[in-house]
Amino acid sequence: VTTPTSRDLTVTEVRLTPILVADPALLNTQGVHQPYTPRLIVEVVTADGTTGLGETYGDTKYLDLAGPLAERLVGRQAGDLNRLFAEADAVAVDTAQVSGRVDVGGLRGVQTADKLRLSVLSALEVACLDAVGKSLGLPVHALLGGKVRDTVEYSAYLFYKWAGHPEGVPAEKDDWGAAVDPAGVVAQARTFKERYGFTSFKLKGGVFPPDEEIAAVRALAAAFPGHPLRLDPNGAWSVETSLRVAAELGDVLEYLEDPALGTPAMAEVSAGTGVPLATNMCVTTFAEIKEAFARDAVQVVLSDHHYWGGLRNTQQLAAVCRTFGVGVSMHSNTHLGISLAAMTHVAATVPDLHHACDSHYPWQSEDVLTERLTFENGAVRVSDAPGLGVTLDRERLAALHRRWLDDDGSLRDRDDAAAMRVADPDWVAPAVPRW
Ligand code: GKR
Ligand code: MG
Repeated sequence: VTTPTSRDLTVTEVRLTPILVADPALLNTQGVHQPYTPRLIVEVVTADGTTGLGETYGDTKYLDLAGPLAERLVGRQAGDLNRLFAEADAVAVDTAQVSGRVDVGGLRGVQTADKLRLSVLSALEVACLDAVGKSLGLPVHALLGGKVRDTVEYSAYLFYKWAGHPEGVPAEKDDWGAAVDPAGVVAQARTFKERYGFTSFKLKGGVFPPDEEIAAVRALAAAFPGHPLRLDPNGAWSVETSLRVAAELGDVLEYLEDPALGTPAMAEVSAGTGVPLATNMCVTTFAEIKEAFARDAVQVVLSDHHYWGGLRNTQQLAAVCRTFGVGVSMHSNTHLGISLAAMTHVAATVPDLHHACDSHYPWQSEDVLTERLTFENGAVRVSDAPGLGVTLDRERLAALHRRWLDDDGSLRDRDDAAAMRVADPDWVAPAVPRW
């Protein structure tokens, strides 16, 4: 029997709390965001009484895995992560969940058993790093080797958007208004700039015919001359359309993100344009890197520490990208402040980060923290407080968990196409390429 010391980092308990968080009516190629999105909040408790926080996707398929993976963490040292990851392969995944399909609500590439596991492990890893950091009095970036910058720049993530969710659908109100044309997109960008100081802008495309989205990007270029702009239709275009858009917007785009779906199509686009291509859809695992880089299909990989398997894997991805002269930046999906803090810590440690990272955080009016993270001049200051530097608000967590408990199950698995069918009963997520 060992006596716990003041720094006993043996994991004694892992608490898993699924929640539903308010999400505005943001449009993408699959449909529209649900009024509430599932997330999973992880708390790792160690024998010295420290609690570390993590956050990841909260759909049922992740929850199903989170229990068995959390069990494997209990009794280990919070710093024993490499072995946890190695042994996690043994945790079975329901194969019906991963039939090689594109993960439609999240639009983040082909779903695999590994990716599901990694998405859950990422939250356990972050929570362990938070606990170790808190216990040792060190920020997470120090555990990752130390920050190379004091602030991390983010881009304004512009969405075509309805003013609200369809009539009769329970939802929280937001004050962003609608954005369904170039003028609406520019107005949204101005609000982003006024509220948060963002200077680079990404438009989620694949919603309207390409000419309308070209017009929106042109309007942004006219309203914000010289500011970096990106357009991301989530693979909705053919190679031909992608090349046409690249030719029409080449003078104003920082990069074009996933114009076409999959490495072969992206490689064709890449061969026909000088506009850099970025992806969070065709390079989403280490196994996908070789073909994509060998074919020069992408010039920027957008990492997402959730499905890449955490902060240390993100650093490894950045090193591989650096080796091959490929840029790296960060993808996001609907997320709260724990994830933003984790993204900021790891981004602070990546030497060659030359593009502002994506974040959905300004769209989330709710959080589970006592204090929200803030953007100043479009950037988040890297915290030097122990761990992630964020504090859980238990009442907020309980309230958002209550919403999850009260749900009849219809919102627990994000389904943007189903949300769209409320407004348009005939809607089916379009086949790609749509245009
Ligand atoms: O939130 O609708 C959305 C986005 O389309 C998201 O699901 C994507 O994963 O942000 C993502 C992207 O860059 O493709
Ligand atoms: Mg994308």
